[in-house]
Amino acid sequence: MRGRFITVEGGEGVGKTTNLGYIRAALENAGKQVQSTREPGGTPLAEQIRGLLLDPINTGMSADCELLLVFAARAEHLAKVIQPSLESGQWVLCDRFTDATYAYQGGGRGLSRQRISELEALVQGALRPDLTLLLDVPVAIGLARAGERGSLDRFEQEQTDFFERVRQAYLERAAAAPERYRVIDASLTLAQVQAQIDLALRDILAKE
Ligand code: T5A
Repeated sequence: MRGRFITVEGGEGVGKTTNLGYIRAALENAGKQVQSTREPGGTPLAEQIRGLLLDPINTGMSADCELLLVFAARAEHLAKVIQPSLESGQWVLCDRFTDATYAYQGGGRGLSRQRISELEALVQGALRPDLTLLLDVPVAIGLARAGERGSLDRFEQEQTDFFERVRQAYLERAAAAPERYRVIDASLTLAQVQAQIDLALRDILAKE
């Protein structure tokens, strides 16, 4: 049986990486084989593209170049990791996917959603996540958490209004398709965040 595709989304420093291992363990405890991965990245070539996207040396990259690099990395990731894993029955758990493109390149950079959706159709066909956990925190909290790590990547060097647009774009997408998204209040303690994640996973596991 084909596996399920779960994505974890949100702005900077919301706790995606922190919670990925927790989600993986919860799925494995429910008897699922899990492939954890991330975007941009997930294959050697896509990780090289990630390096280009995040390197502050590329400040000033055109928005269209950024958009095409994101989808180039995604095409490779889908072909080499996501599709084969799903077809073999594994559950794929991905730290960011195309919702990040709508939020960052659409909301943040102001690119046309129509153009993003055309690339989405070209690269993904009909594939969409079965469940998206949107970790939501006020921008200031997320940036403070991310800032504690030290050096900032090319996206993290953007201004607060960029991240406010990113957050709004995510929340709008979640509100427009509540059957796919679970919005998690990630400003709470880790234990409280993970209690919300448990509830969201219970729904998708119950459908199996
Ligand atoms: N991008 C990506 C695009 O522009 N378009 C796209 O299509 C895609 C796929 C890299 C960048 O790529 C852009 C967006 C991104 O800028 P990334 O590395 O996944 O993507 O993004 P980041 O947001 O930079 O990842 P971060 O590591 O910053 O954020 P996380 O993973 O959400 O946060 P995490 O888990 O590292 O936590 C940050 C800190 O907060 C603490 C943690 O211990 C850690 O110190 N923390 C908490 N503290 C208190 N309470 C809690 N509940 C906490 N949860 C975590």
